[in-house]
Amino acid sequence: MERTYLMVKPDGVQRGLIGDIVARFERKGLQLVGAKLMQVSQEQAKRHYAEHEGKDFYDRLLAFITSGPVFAMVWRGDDAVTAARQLIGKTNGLEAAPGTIRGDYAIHTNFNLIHGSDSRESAEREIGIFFDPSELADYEKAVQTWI
Ligand code: RTP
Ligand code: MG
Repeated sequence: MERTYLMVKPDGVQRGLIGDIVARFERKGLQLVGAKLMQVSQEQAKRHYAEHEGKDFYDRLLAFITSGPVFAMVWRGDDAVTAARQLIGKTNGLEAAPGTIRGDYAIHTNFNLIHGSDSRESAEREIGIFFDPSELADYEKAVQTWI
């Protein structure tokens, strides 16, 4: 079992896409273990995007992710990181395949609706930035044996 950190970005919240996006991960068979609507602080944004510090889009990225509420989530499942990245699609909405979240709703790189951890290590690091362990549920998912 693996965990991943997913986050509907401010554009997805503003466009009313939280429900659609959550439904896709549920349908895939991943298990939701934590979720909250929250405002990302400057400090959290810097920690989250540390790998991009110094790049030309870094300042724009920090401004965007702190510009309004996000819907932060932790999901669990076999190969949850890869499974979620496949549902999310390529970074640039124009290149993302139809059927993926970005392929269905995004056309740019800046406003691409959702973040998904890119590795198991990133996932654990990012979960620690946005969630306290007490906010995560520990439960068996009844239908898991059928997925
Ligand atoms: P994410 O981290 O948001 O899930 O997206 P990703 O892995 O597909 O892309 P990543 O390379 O980690 O970039 C993080 C976010 O930065 C913005 N970005 N802008 N050239 C650009 O203008 C550029 N490149 C990346 C995107 O919003 C991307 O999601
Ligand atoms: Mg990334």
